[in-house]
Amino acid sequence: MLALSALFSAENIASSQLARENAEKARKAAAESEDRAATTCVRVKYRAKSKKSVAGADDVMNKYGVVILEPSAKAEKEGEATSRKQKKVDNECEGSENSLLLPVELLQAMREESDKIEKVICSRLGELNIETSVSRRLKRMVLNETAQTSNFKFQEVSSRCLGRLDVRYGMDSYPFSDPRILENSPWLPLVHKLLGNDAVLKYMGLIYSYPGSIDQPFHGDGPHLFGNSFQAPMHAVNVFIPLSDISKDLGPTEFVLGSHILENAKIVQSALQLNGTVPKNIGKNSSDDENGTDSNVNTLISPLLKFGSVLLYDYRTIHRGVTNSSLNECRHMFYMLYSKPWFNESVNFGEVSLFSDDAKELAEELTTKEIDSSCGDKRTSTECNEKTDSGSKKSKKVRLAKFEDENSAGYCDLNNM
Ligand SMILES: O=C(O)CCC(=O)C(=O)O
Repeated sequence: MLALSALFSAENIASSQLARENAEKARKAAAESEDRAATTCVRVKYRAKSKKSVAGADDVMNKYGVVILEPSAKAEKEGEATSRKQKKVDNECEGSENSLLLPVELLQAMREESDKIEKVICSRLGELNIETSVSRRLKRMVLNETAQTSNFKFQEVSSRCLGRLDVRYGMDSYPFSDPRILENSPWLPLVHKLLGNDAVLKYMGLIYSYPGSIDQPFHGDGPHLFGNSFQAPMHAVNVFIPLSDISKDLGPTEFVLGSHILENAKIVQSALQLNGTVPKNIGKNSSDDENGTDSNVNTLISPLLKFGSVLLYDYRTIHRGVTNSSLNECRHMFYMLYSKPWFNESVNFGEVSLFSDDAKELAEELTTKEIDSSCGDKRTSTECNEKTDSGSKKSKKVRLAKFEDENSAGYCDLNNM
């Protein structure tokens, strides 16, 4: 009898475990399909060989400020024909399966190199005693606005709010220097179409978002030019290539469609200031109003990009990285910043090299200094905080380095390297 009831309860446990797993699978599938629906409007089947055959990706970029490029054998064959059809595709928000624009072995090499670069940067940050763990205590302090911490900018690495590093180091050798990335990349014809043939690659880098990273404030990577006086043509474009599949847990980047348009950016900024949320849509009612996103299209998207897929966005498009809620997986993202040749990008990194002696001095200052809350000077940033309004800035002097906390997560966790 005892044996039988033990068997029944073991069965019960197993079936409730199965039910939980199924429910979790269903939840994930629903989230992914919701995401696909919301992002299909910016997905373009693409295999450009020249500026002429960018398959309408430039139209999507001009309209939404974001585009996701998906390989298409058809686009390659039909070239211009696909381009003419693009308007229709755009209206129908047609979806498609994702696969790779770059060879998988190149992408894998990029991922391996990204792991190595992370170790170099993290061990140097460790040597300098710069806070490198997202401990619960530290996180609580940041979220409670009692402290602004882990905010640093060197030549090679900047923090982008707690738990997120932006690294531009190790980019001048293979695989990042491979001609398939630099000279013959599939997105280059599109970049030329958007910025002109004299567009330059400003720099490339890697963004690491660690478990426990906090939501960034919504921001554009730089200001609208000419003091917001008119809508200037696109002057810089960022290319994102994730080096892991991005699930909801890993914290996909959120983009506000159409927010590269000055008028829309103002609407978004005031909504953020007023109630901390992005308006559901900022479109005028007519989809042929060139400043509006379609009124039936959600303004805020968070594409669950696959490993190696390619997303471009206008430098001015409002976006943010969100929290990585996974237990122990760091999200790796490779990026390339292109711009018009005259554009000077100087806001996002510091002048002192992480590997110089001056870095020690700077790190010492960091550990005691009152730190501003600009999250690495991204222009439209408000605070390193889950709230997106401008809120109060009660930063106070704190020691950044070495919070002892058994709950610290794996942000630059040197013990695990
Ligand atoms: O982590 C992300 O998804 C976006 C990062 C970003 O926007 C930034 O570093 O400014």
